[in-house]
Amino acid sequence: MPKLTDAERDELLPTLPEWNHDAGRDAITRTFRFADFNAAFGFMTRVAMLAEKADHHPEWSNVWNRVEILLTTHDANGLSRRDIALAKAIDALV
Ligand code: HBI
Repeated sequence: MPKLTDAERDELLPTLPEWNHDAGRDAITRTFRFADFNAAFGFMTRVAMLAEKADHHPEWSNVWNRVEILLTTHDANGLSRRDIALAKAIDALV
């Protein structure tokens, strides 16, 4: 899976306005806040199903009602189209 080119980044990153680019990791990150832990964990369960279906998995953490997600492609050592696609699928859950 190739790393996104600069042109692809210019095209694709603006379609994910809620996500921040982590230049150090060449990743995208987003923090989600829910009503409570139950809602947060339900969200994580749905993301987990998406990740399995995509064979592309987040680096994430959960503290009570907060879920922090980082997406990058390990075998590209940076952002790939897989990260963009998974981020869009995750955004559709909220
Ligand atoms: N998830 N984020 C992420 N990045 C990967 O490179 C990746 C993955 N999940 C599974 C996976 N790669 C494997 O399918 C490949 O390493 C073969």
